[in-house]
Amino acid sequence: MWEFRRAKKLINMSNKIYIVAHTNPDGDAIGSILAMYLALKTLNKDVHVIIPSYSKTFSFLEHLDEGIDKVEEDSYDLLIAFDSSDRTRLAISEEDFSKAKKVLMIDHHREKDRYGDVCVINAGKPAVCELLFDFLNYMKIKITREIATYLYVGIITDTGSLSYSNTTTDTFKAVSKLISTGINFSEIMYNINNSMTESKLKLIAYAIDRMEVYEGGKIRFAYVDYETIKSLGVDEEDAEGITNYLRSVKGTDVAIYVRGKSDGSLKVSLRASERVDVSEVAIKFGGGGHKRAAGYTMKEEFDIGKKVVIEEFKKLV
Ligand SMILES: [Mn+2]
Repeated sequence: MWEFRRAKKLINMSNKIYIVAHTNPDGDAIGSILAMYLALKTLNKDVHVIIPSYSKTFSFLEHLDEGIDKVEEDSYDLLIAFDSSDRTRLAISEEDFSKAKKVLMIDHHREKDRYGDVCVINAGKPAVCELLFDFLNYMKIKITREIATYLYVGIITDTGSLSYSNTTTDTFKAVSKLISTGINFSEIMYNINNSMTESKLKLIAYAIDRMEVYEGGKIRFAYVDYETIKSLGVDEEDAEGITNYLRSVKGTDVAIYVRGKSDGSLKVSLRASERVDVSEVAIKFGGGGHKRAAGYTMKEEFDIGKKVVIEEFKKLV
């Protein structure tokens, strides 16, 4: 736990603190930054949270609108970065990042880039919110009902509502503690899992309709270009998550979803069954992630990039 000790020291030494997570924040990213934001407020820190944009899924969460999109000062004491093993994926500009005197990285992805002065990394944790739960206990910061709400959002997001195999007995213990603070766990779960927009449903229909199947159904592939996403009226933050539908078909080992982004790049999302480690492939192509969920940005033209990734998985299934 020496990282916890060093992280605690860094926080104690700092007053002006900014908190950030990766762009296109999921529930774990939003949950961790807001939980830490509230926790540091109880320590009377001058703390700010950077949230340039987010999916409407999370609009039921209080404090989300307190997020700002950039650093106002010329320098600050500490940047705390959550849920990203890649510095370039953080929702903060290079300039604002460099204004930080120190950087604390807290993450649960397979190690890629150690960009912090102190790095608390535990790839055994299904959600960075569970790691933060441990850290807040270590810091002896009281986990209020409000803080518990955000930690719970992160844990249920990254564990598929406590169903994925990354969920451990520690996860259930943490959730039990969070629920004992009086959070409305059922309503939160409902908001996270049943808040789809009609345009998102249409995106799913579009993607599934064009699904390609390889190796007798072990590999499923779907692609949606950015023009389509835009014309369906789906926000960029909301265009994810198609892989879960592909993977939910019986017998699927690997689900691949490629989507065009507004900057012209192609984002590849990978999900796997118990039999395949998609993080290996993601890392090989310059990305990162977890065994069962990973991703990268396609470097080749679409046709070539598609062929390469499918060929790669044909070797693994
Ligand atoms: Mn996460």
